Amino acid sequence: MEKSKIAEYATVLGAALVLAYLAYVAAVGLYEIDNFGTISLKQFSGGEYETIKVYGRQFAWVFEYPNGTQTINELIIERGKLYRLELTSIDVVHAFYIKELGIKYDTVPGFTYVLWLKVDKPGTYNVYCNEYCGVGHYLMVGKIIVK
Ligand SMILES: [Cu+2]
Repeated sequence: MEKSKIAEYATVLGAALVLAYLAYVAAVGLYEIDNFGTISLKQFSGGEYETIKVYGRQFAWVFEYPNGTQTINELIIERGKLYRLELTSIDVVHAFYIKELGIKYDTVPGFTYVLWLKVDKPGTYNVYCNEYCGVGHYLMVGKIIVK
């Protein structure tokens, strides 16, 4: 085989190896960042949890506990416990945004998105609306109190 052919094959093979490596790194990274809030899918299989419904509306967050009790702009949860938040909107698109926990989910009328939430550090976490939803958008700040 002539020398230039060998160089050509080596280049193609080298590029293929680099691309395969990048694909592997991307696949591993994508597997790690699943859409499960602060915990990963692996940690959570089979665990007990409580379901909280979350409604975005102009201009407040409404939280509904399993017993049907609703609160406005305030959710109290226990630390270290697993919650399944079912997010939706009753009017326009909002976005459920908790900066400290790195969570940002849209709430869309007619759709329910599931957010798994487990917070280990007690405290008060602000819930902002991160999607302009009307004149009262700036008022749309709730809090999650972790006890
Ligand atoms: Cu909003």
